[in-house]
Amino acid sequence: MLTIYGSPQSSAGRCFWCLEEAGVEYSAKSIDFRAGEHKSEAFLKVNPNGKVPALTDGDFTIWESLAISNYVAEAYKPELLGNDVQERGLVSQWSIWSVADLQHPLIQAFIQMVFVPEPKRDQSIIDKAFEKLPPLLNTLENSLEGLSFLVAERFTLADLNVSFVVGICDDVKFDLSEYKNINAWRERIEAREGTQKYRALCK
Ligand SMILES: N[C@@H](CCC(=O)N[C@@H](CS)C(=O)NCC(=O)O)C(=O)O
Repeated sequence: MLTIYGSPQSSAGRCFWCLEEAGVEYSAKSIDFRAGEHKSEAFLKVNPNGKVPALTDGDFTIWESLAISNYVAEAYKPELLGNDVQERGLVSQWSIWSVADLQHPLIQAFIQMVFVPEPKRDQSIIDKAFEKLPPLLNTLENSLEGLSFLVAERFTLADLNVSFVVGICDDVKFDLSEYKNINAWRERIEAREGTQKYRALCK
């Protein structure tokens, strides 16, 4: 039996979504941050970083969200990783790009807008973060020209991981209306059963 540690509304969300896409049975264990459970001796045995997500599959334990999703896909629905070495390379490329490049400015804005109380909010951090987004979003917009999905014209972890991060634009109210290809792609992804099952977990 698989157990995912964390909540669907955190960075564990991409792993919950992947588990839904893989159609695998799992249980979820939320970690109480306020009570310091993430730094407890018991949880540090699961993830020595004291962070969620982490996943156990029987005796096997893995942490780091992209690695968890890769493991779940490899073990339970390998086509999510691509069907040949080139597709797998491109799925990896987009997944890494989503966390290494696109996520950074979005998280900077997210921290200010969601965690920092309004009187202490630093608008200049939000403005600088927003300035970094158009070139990144243009890369995605142009790459989607004429395509339904990012790799192999089929939904893969590339779509899941990149759209998970693009979703932070909604949280920080970054206007995506000019990005037609991105919006059409997000609608296609939203229509999927796995996506809907994941969204239901977030309610
Ligand atoms: N790179 C890690 C980031 C994990 C992470 O930062 N998780 C946050 C929740 S979204 C956390 O557990 N923070 C607790 C802490 O930093 O003490 C991943 O993607 O798995």
